[in-house]
Amino acid sequence: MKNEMTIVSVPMDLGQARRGVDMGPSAVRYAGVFERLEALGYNIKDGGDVAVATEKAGMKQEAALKDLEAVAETSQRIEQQVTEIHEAGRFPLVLGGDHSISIGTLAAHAAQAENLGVIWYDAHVDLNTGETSPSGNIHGMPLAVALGYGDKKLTSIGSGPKLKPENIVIVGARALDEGEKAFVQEHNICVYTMHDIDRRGMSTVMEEAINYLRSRCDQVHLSLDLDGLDPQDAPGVGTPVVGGVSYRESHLAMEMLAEAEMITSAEFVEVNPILDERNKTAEAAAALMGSLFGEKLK
Ligand code: 6HN
Ligand code: MN
Ligand code: MN
Ligand code: MN
Repeated sequence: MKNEMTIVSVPMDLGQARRGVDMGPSAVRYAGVFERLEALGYNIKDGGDVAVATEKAGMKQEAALKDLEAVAETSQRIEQQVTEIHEAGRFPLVLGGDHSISIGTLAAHAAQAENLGVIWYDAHVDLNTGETSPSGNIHGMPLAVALGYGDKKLTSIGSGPKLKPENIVIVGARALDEGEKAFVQEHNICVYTMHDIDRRGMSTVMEEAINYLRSRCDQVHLSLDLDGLDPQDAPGVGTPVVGGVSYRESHLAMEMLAEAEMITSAEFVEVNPILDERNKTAEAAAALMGSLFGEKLK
């Protein structure tokens, strides 16, 4: 892993319906991320906040893609800012914000790689489009957008093709919409559901995921949605789903990624301090970053 890192916040909440997730980056910062990573020897630059566009008045509630223009405008800025971090030769660590921020981050990461791989740690698979989404919330669509499916205003961000379906590994899934199930089947996307984790163990799942992506991708991005964790361990999220990955299993996954030395960019998303209990979810995010970036228990 690169020793030079830039941390950037995206106080974005337009990709979903519950306010407060825009305060996620502050809560995670407050949980001590800078101190923690600096103690590990990283040289950290504070990239500040990406300016989030204000929501446009009008048809937002009825639209198939809510707040589309504002999300697209913000994604463009995220793409620019993250590209600058890559160009400065630094590791980009992005704090969300709802998961729609990945539209911009993936566009930026993809442009830097020959063959970008992604580990998507999430209760959801985020493969909806305006046609399949039950909610119209864009935070349920970023992976589909990176594969080239969805509204042109979103798929056109960045340049060229972004992700290949065979370069995605999803971990922790347990809440797929019907359209998403069809998408997964059709594109043969690798999804480790909670069933797989229960049955085979996180250690086996991560070993497989790591070996698979290492054999085919030159860069690997980690997108960690805190709702991948069980709501008992991470209650401060807007779309909680019971029966999730435990706190320790999540640390194990991050520790294995640290050991594999394969992650070239990362983001932690969906922390909503208003729904949290005493900053528990933000602290879990900070602790998981500790493991991802090399903290050891002894
Ligand atoms: N996330 N599949 C649901 C939807 O509305 O599309 C939930 C999406 C959740 C998105 O957690 O990033
Ligand atoms: Mn609003
Ligand atoms: Mn998500
Ligand atoms: Mn999710």
